[in-house]
Amino acid sequence: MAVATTSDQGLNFDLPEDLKLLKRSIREFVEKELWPLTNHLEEHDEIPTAALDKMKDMGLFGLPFSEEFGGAGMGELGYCVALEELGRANAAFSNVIGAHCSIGVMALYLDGDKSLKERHMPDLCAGKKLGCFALSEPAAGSDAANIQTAARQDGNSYVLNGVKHFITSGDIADYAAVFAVTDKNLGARGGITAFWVDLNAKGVTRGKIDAKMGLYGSHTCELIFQDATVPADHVIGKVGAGFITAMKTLDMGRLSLGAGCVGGAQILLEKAIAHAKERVQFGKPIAKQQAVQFMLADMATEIYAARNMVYNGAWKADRGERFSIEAAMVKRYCSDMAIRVVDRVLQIHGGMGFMKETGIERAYRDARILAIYEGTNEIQRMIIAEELLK
Ligand code: COS
Repeated sequence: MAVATTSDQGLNFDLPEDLKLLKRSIREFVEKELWPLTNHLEEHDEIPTAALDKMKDMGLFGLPFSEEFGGAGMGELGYCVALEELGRANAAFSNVIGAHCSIGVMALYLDGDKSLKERHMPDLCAGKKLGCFALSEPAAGSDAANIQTAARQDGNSYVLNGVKHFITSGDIADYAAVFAVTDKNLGARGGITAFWVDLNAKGVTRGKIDAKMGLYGSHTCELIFQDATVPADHVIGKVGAGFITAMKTLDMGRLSLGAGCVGGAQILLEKAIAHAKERVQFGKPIAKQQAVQFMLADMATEIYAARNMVYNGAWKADRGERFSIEAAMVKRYCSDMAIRVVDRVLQIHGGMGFMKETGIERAYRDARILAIYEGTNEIQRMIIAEELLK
């Protein structure tokens, strides 16, 4: 599955037919099932169970994973196409799918051994069980190698102690990819191990749901481990290789986060175009004003650039090539683009944009986190610069 293929005719940037179909079906699903829930999410800060069930029925919880483990086999490109469409709804929907597919289950999928995947992935892909990703801690956000959660081997098990925070879907997930220190002296290079942890097991507690600025409907909370026992066969990959698993997983997460940004920005641009054609000032639609036209033109250009970056990065990921620098560029650019777009769209709407009823102020609040989570944009610049200066 490739977005750009070479042939006698040269490069082909057309999406394959199965992905065009996927794109259409998710767009219809979003418009029919998710848009009507916009106000519900804002008012109740929850995705109704019935909507989650429909998302499961759509196969959204297994999209990127191979059919061998119960997934839809859409690969990273197909997943990004789907997330772009999901990004047209409240950000909470793509966030819940992202916590599960992009990073939670992805850590297991990328590095877990076959038997661990065979035991867990079919239910995860079906959405019967939900996953999340537990790396961040109160004292280790950007500096991920400085995590303090410890895992001590005890016979055929590991005993985990520590606190993870800001864990997306930590309240509803059944399992988490948890990163813990197994050798204090080795740090990121051999001292951190990834575990697939049952969050309903003894010794695991979920903290209260955090009160956030936006992203209502998608929750974060602490996960607290107090002598939580994890069987040794639930180590993801090799003991000591967990930091690399976390970084590879975040590469995937940063790519798909970019896809959600593209969809969110695209629908706002469409809203701004419609408003600019309708809103009359000084005797003509504001779309006739060059100041407004320039804003529309800049937004369309940036969305076009962002979409192509995402597709290109996903294409590389599906070819099995390392794409850390592309993922960092995608995350940095697409999130900044999404924040700029929502700001311009609000400006084009004038005072109405500031009113809750247009939904733009919600998108404005929801967008702000994009430059922070899954690695701040400053961290992305560090990753890009380090690669350039190697
Ligand atoms: N893929 C494979 N290996 C990777 C990797 C990647 N994407 N990123 C790093 N590594 C490897 C490095 O190559 C290095 O190994 P070698 O010394 O053998 O080459 C090892 O991992 C340590 O990497 P590095 O020295 O870059 O680690 P740092 O402690 O300097 O941290 C950053 C690197 C800052 C990039 C990392 O801590 C980070 O991404 N922080 C942000 C965390 C984040 O996104 N949190 C969001 C919350 S989770 S949603």
